[in-house]
Amino acid sequence: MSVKIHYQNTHFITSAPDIRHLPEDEGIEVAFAGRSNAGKSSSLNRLTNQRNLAKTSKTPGRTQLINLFKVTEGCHIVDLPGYGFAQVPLEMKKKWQKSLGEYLQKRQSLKGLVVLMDIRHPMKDLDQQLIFWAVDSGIPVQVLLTKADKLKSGARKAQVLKIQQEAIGFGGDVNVAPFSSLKGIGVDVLRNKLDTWFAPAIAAQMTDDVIEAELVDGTESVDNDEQQ
Ligand SMILES: Nc1nc2c(ncn2[C@@H]2O[C@H](COP(=O)(O)OP(=O)(O)O)[C@@H](O)[C@H]2O)c(=O)[nH]1
Ligand SMILES: [Mg+2]
Repeated sequence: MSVKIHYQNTHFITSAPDIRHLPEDEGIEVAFAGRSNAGKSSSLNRLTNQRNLAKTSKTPGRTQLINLFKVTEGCHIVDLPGYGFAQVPLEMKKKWQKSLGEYLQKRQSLKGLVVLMDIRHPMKDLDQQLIFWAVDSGIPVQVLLTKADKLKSGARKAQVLKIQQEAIGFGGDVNVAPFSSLKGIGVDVLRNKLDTWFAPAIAAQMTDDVIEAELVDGTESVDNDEQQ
């Protein structure tokens, strides 16, 4: 059964100063991560067709908050703070990396990780570390090579192939696609992937709705097989 999720209905729920302060570990959560300036906020705005859902910024590294968005019942997107910003003190970086690792390894509701990398500067140390943690925890990964519009078609294809080859080395479910918030490249790939990851929560919600409708109706569900 395929269900269309309306990403444009996504809305902001809360900000948390760290992973321990996130709301209850329930439903399905998909996390977006990437170096500062990789294009994470732009990708969330493009996904949801909202101009200002996640604030895009030309001054990277400002926000160190985790932002939680609700797509629909039981489906959440977690916007993790950008990493790799040079001016953040080393101690803060270490602390953040530790809690990020814990989040990826312990959060039960986390069912998918989107890692955004500038197509011209992909697979930096922390990008690789994140993918490694996710694979180690059995979490599927969608790598988006952002700002794909910055490369000509031939160079773009070559770069995607190269990173796809590298991704095989992680040994897990790691998918790589070009992406451009500006030109809309790869938005369909991202939506399809999120649909797949969120599907169990949508199915559970539909079952709940049917049960609720039956309770209101006082009728029992009709066996569809017999009607056909
Ligand atoms: N050419 C181009 N620039 C982009 C694209 N996505 C983001 N940018 C630019 O890259 C910068 C950082 O984007 P932002 O979404 O704020 O990145 P974040 O720090 O990862 O959230 C901004 O100046 C954006 O306008 C894209 O698809 N193409
Ligand atoms: Mg941002």
